[in-house]
This record gives sequence, C-alpha cells and structure tokens, in this order.
Amino acid sequence: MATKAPKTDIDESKVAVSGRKKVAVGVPAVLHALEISYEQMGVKRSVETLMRVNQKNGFDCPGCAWPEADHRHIAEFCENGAKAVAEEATLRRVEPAFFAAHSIAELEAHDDWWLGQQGRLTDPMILDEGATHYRPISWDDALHEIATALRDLDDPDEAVFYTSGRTSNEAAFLYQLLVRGLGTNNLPDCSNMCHESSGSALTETLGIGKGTVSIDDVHNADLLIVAGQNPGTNHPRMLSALEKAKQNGATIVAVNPLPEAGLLRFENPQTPQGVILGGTKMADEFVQIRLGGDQALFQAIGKHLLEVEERDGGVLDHDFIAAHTSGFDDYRRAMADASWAELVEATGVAEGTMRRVAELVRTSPSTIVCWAMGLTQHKHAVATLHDVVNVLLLQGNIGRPGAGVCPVRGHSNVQGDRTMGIYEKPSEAFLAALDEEFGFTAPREHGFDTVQAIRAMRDGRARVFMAMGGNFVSATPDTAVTEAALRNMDLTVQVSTKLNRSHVVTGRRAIILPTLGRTDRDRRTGRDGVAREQKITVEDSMSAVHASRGRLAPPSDDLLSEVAIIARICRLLFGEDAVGTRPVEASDRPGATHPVEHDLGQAERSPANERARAGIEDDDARVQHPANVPQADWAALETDYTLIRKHIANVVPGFDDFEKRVDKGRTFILPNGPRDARSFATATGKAMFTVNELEFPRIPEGRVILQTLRSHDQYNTTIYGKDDRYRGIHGGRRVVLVNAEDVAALGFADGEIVDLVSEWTTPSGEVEERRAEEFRIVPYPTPRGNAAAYYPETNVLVPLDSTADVSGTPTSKSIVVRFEHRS
Ligand SMILES: Nc1nc2c(c(=O)[nH]1)N[C@H]1C(S)=C(S)[C@@H](COP(=O)(O)OP(=O)(O)OC[C@H]3O[C@@H](n4cnc5c(=O)[nH]c(N)nc54)[C@H](O)[C@@H]3O)O[C@H]1N2
Ligand SMILES: Nc1nc2c(c(=O)[nH]1)N[C@H]1C(S)=C(S)[C@@H](COP(=O)(O)OP(=O)(O)OC[C@H]3O[C@@H](n4cnc5c(=O)[nH]c(N)nc54)[C@H](O)[C@@H]3O)O[C@H]1N2
Ligand SMILES: [Mo]
Repeated sequence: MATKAPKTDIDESKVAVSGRKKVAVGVPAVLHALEISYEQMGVKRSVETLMRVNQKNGFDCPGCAWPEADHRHIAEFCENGAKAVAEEATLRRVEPAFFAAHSIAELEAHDDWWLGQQGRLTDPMILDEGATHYRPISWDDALHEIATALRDLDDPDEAVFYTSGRTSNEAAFLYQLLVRGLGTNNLPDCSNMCHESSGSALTETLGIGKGTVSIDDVHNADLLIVAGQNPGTNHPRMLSALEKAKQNGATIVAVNPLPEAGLLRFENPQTPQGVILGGTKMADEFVQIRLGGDQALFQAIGKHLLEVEERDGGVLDHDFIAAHTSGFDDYRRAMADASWAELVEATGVAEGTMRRVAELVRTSPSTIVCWAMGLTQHKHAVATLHDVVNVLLLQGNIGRPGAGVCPVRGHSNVQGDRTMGIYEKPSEAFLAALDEEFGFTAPREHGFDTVQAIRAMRDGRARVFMAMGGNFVSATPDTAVTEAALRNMDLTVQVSTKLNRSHVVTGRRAIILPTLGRTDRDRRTGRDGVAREQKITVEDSMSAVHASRGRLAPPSDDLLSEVAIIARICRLLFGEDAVGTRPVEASDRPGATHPVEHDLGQAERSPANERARAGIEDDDARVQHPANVPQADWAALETDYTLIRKHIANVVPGFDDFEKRVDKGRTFILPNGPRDARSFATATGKAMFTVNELEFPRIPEGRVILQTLRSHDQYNTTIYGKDDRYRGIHGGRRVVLVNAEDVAALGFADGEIVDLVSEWTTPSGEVEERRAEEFRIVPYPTPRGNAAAYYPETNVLVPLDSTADVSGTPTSKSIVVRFEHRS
C-alpha cells in the first residue's frame, strides 16, 4: 500500500536552514510570542489576556500540563504558552459565511496550518449526506440529530467517543457519564497516543498511573535525568524549575538523540541572570542516545549500581528494598546477565559514558527521572519505563523528598480527564461509585482505545464518532486508513474551538459544535433566568487541582460550553424530554441525586439480566432504555458547575470538599500512595522490580529509524507557523533531519527533496509500504541511522498496527524508513 501526504499550503522549496540554537528562550522568545499575540488578537487583548495566564483567579494556560510554582511571577507563561493562548483568543472568526464560501473539497485541499489560521468557530454547522458545503443548524436541532443517531444504534458499542486533553474536569466527568449512560466504555483519548505507556508501566510497578513528585521535589532533587523530552519547546516553564534545581545544586543529565536547545542552555527572560549573563547551563551530561536505546541505558545504570554494590557496598537502600519492594533478586540476576556489548549496541553510547552517568546516579542522594514522548512512543516503551522504575527503586528513590518518577504530561488537563473516568478500561471501583451516585448500572466490558477505535470504524463495527476536542484525523497514525475509517461513519460530531482537518474528513453526515475555550468567559443562565459565571477545574502533571476562569468575551454570544453541550445531550437521552421514549414518571424526574432505587443485587447486574429485567426485546435498541440510565438534574448541571463538582466529590476519591478547596485560587494535591506513604497498590502490594527482556530497534541496511516530533511552532496538529527556530529550520515543515554521514552513505545530498517510504512487516510476513512525498533532507547532529521529521505530516507513515506492547500506543518515535530520489 502506498499513501500520500495531504497537500501543503507552504512552498517547501523556500525552506531555509541556518543558525541552530544552543540556548532556549531569552528575550527573542518573548518578542516572538508577543508578535504572534498582537497579530491574532491586537495589543489590548494581548496584554489583558497574557496577564491572566496561570494567575490565581486567572485561567489555566491551555498549553502544557507543567504545574505552576506556588510563588508566581506576574507573567507566568512562556513563549509557547502565549502562542497557545493567542491561537484561542484570536479575533479571527469562522462564521457560516465561511462555510458557504468554501466547499468541503476545497477545504480538504488545505493543510492543518491553513485551516487553523482561519479563526474561531462561531455557529453549529451540519454537513448533510451528499452535500458539498456545511450549512448552519440551530443548537436544538444539532443536538437532537446527535441524540437521535445515538439512540438509533443497534448497540451502544457502535459509538466511539474521543477526548482530547484540554477538556475540563467538569466536562470530562459529564462526558464519561453520557457515554456510560448510553451503555459503552468506548472512550479513546489522546492519552492512548501519549502517556499511556507511562500509565501502564507505573500502575503495574508502583500502583498508580501518575508521577510521584511535586514541583518542590523537582526544585530540591540532587539529580534530574530528563529523557526523551524537549522542554525548551514543549514545556518551557519546566526550564525555570530546572534552573531553580540547578541553583540549589542539582546535576542534570539530558538523554536525547538530538541536542535540544533548552536542554543545553536556558536564558530565563524573567531574571537578570537570563537576560544579561547569557543564561544557565542546563545539562551537565548530554547522552546522545540512539532512538529506542533508553531501556538499555537504564539497564546499564542498574547493572553498574549492582556491580559497585557487590564490590564496595553502600549503594542500595536495603531497608527500602526489604520493606517496600518485591522481585529484587530476579532483577539483580537479570542485570548480572546483561551484556555490556549489547547495551552499547542498543544505545550507541560508550560503556564509559554510561558508567559515568551511573556514577552520578550512585552518588546522588535523591534522583528524579523526567520523561515524555521519547520514551513512551516505542514498541518497548512499557519495558523501558519498567527499567526506569527498577533503577529508582534500587536507592529508594520513590516516596521521599527530591526523588521519584516524573512523566511530564502533554495536554493541560489530560491527567485530569483520566482521573474523571475518561478511560476505556475503567476500574470496578470507579464504576461502582458511578452506579451508586447516578442510580444506574454502567457497562463493565472494556471499550476501544484509539487504535482499536480506528480498526472498529474501518471494519464497520462502529457507526457514530464523536470527539470532545482534538483533531482525530491528523493526530492518529496511518492517516489514509484513519481517513477511510471516518468516512465509513454514518455521523461524525466534533466539539471544537478551531477548524481542523477532522471537520473536513467526515462521516456521511457531520456536525460541528463550536465551544468555549479556556480563555473565554463562561456564563450560564439558570432556571431563575440569572446568568452566572462558571469556573472549571484542571489537574496538572503533578496531581495538583485548581480552578480556571476565562475572562474574554467569547467569539459568539450563544456559544455553548462543553459542559452545556454534554448536559443537553444527556437530557435528550436520559432526561425528562428524552428523544423518542415515553415520558418519564414523576418519581423518575431529576432533581434528587438518587431518584430511582434500583435495589439490584450484585449477581443480577449482568448486561443480560439487565436487559431481561428491563424487558428489552432482542431486536430492540439497547441504548438509553429508561430503566437503566443515569439520573441527574441535567438542566441544573448545565448551568451550575458546582453541582457537577459535588457529584465528582461523591464518585472520585480525593475530591472531598472539592468546592472549598479550589475556592479563591486555592490548589489541592490529590492523594498519591507512593509519594505520601510509600504504599503501593500493585499485585504484590509492594513496589515491583521487574525483569524485562532488552529490546531496541534494529536498523535494516540502507534504512533509517524515523522519529516524528514537534517543531517549535506547533501545538500538536495546530501549526502556529513554519519555523523551528531552535533547530534552525525556517519557512517550511517538510524536512527530514538526518546525520550528515548517513546522507552521504545512503547516496543523497544536502537539500535534496526525497520521498519517505516506511516499511512495515505485518504479522503474516508481508511488507507494507507507506509514502510521504517531498521532504527536504537537512543534515543534522542526530545519531547515525536515526532521523527526525515533524508530526502530523508524517503520520501517513505510521502503521496502525505498529503499537507499543501492553499500552497500545502508536510507535511514533520509531518507524523504519527509506528515502527515495524523486525523478
Ligand atoms: N509548544 C508545544 N507544547 C506542547 C506540545 C506541542 O505540540 N507544542 N504538545 C504537548 C503534548 S500533547 C505533549 S505529549 C508534550 C510532548 O512533549 P515532548 O515529548 O517533548 O515532544 P516531542 O516533540 O514528541 O519530543 C520528543 C523528544 O524526545 C526525543 N526522543 C525521541 N525519541 C527518543 C528516544 O528514543 N529516546 C530519547 N531519550 N529521546 C527521544 C526527541 O528528540 C525530542 O526531543 O508536549 C506538550 N506541550
Ligand atoms: N506521529 C505522531 N503522532 C502523534 C504524536 C507524535 O508525537 N507523533 N503525539 C501524540 C500525542 S502526544 C497527542 S496528545 C495527540 C494529540 O491529539 P489531539 O489532542 O487530538 O490533537 P490536538 O492537535 O491537540 O487538537 C487540536 C484541536 O483541538 C481543538 N481544541 C482546542 N482547544 C479546545 C477546547 O478547549 N475545547 C474543545 N472542545 N476543543 C478544543 C481545536 O479545534 C484544535 O484544532 O497526537 C498524537 N499523535
Ligand atoms: Mo500528548
């Protein structure tokens, strides 16, 4: 199979390459951010908006999930946070006239950059079957169409509900309730493509799928290993935290195939040190590792620690190991058997270098390992993270100050969405609490993750797709397969702030529901006719929960919030005015938390019994039968989010007194067993050492391993501009960064335009090819045999079935690719 990339709106022949940076941020970054802000929203709105980013009583930056320090600067944002804000707070609008002027065919010919630049969506729109253009539709009619399509499904599992990680806790909680009320757990989310490997690995070994450190721990660590992460671009505020750690005496080790600017030096624009004195040197040690070599590196560190322990003693925390861990002896034996030659081959790093890093670990009183996509998006990502945990356990680096695991999350509320139940594999405890709170029985069978959802859509096992934010078509792997899968749907629904490709590659019918973003003021009018301003809450990468309140006038007066959209669909499906069902009796009427007593014994709660009890005929629709739907006062929830927070407090552990604890800009930290009490909810009841067979990508003759990553001018599929300033790329995105010696050895030239062809061997031994056309070769200091190119343009190359073991995450950081001359 050969597939092409979508056309681009950028003239790639004009790409310029010059001036790769060794320093991140500094004054130029601030100026660049302001330039973009002024362009999108003018000076007054820019100043008003940027002053409120991440302030107590302001709004949470929609950029990344890095936490705010307790002591905040007046401008607690970064260049890329400012771009994320400008992108949302823009004054540009996509109104019905825009859709009348542009056909779907025309829009499809544009790339995500052009689509995003058109501005904020203002009106609900529908694409009728066979139509060439979207047309406006009223909110009521649009929501009615959606509810009807969902109700008409033969089986609720024919619906797929995606979530991107900007969705607030309140919206996420209500959304998963809608989905489970309908009768399915098909809740794929962006996390499936992101930190799922972290969640899988940490849940198994530590008993919690989240990090175990606080921002203070980062400030006070003695050693920080930052692996597979580019904070200068993707988490710029993390650089301030690393700088503080350095000032407190920390050592930093950067592990990356690329010499990323922010990892090497940082000029903090908020300190004289940064502005005048040339900034802080960040990494004391830069380990230029081969793609996918990290498991080997951490095995090497573990092996070294155990060797020195055996020889001299004094390395391990024996008390911790004895009291709090299991599996140590097996791990020790496995590391004794590991071969240095193989570890060197896998990492491309000399034994001496690895031992030097291991010595830093050995002599560090407290160590934190931070990571992001460079570790999670590999076939052996979960095994890699197991080996990270092994190293930390050796010295008891979990559950004490300045030490622990720090998966650095992407989207600003991706972690909160999981806490709220956006998960295709919910725990029984969560579902039981949900049942109890809303008087229904949630489905127990696990749902589809992102890749499984695409397969189901491709194979005709799903008919309706709905997305709460995000850009499913562009963000997911195997673009051609995914596009065909979505076109296979009866109906696709996108709840979005901005136009993107997922609005133009659609099912037979499509609906766009525009919604409020983080920066927008959210006023809801209650039954009493009074409009009240609402706040939402989010959870950052370090399990801190706080409120966020937008202050800008929204792009249109009758935009519904995500919460309002979901609450209204719930009302149409489960409430007093449910579509196509009998009117609900007075006793069923919402208003109380538990209006209906189900009084079902556990044994009776199988789906079959449920159906029989409800008297559902086999050929009847299973969805939303009034006998088993969640009970709540949907209209009230829509206009008063404090009521949603009450429900959350009743269902999700750690949210007691929720409202009070986020009042007046307060932040609270969710309970974390490993961090708080060295308590580990694992299979053995202890933190688990694990034995993981060494894996790493092999590079076939004449090929390279390609990683797909972010430029400095994008937020995932939202493209802010065509530059990647820190890497010295200007005016284009279709570039492939290749080691200069490989360029020559493979028979290509600097600046040559080539096709990238990925090669994937299916389980049955067949070789499939996928093609992305016209990429400019840029010689770059990446290890031999490794290359890098931007996502989403390269998603056409990522095979749907190439996923990480256990977590199912697409292997976006290791794709076997060959280059082809264009004749
Ligand atoms: N401005 C901005 N901020 C963002 C985003 C954005 O697009 N733009 N996206 C947000 C989201 S959703 C996420 S998940 C995060 C992503 O944050 P990152 O994970 O930093 O994002 P990537 O660009 O994918 O960068 C991967 C980094 O890992 C390195 N790497 C790749 N493969 C390997 C490997 O095998 N081993 C090692 N050691 N390193 C490797 C790459 O060279 C690169 O430096 O950022 C969030 N913040
Ligand atoms: N090849 C490759 N693929 C990858 C990755 C990679 O590194 N390489 N990274 C993966 C990762 S880490 C992630 S997280 C995913 C990202 O996948 P997604 O989260 O699906 O993608 P985004 O580009 O962040 O989504 C942007 C869209 O979200 C909408 N939006 C923005 N803010 C809001 C809001 O407040 N509410 C609503 N309703 N909509 C909003 C806008 O319409 C915007 O166009 O991509 C993954 N895909
Ligand atoms: Mo992400």
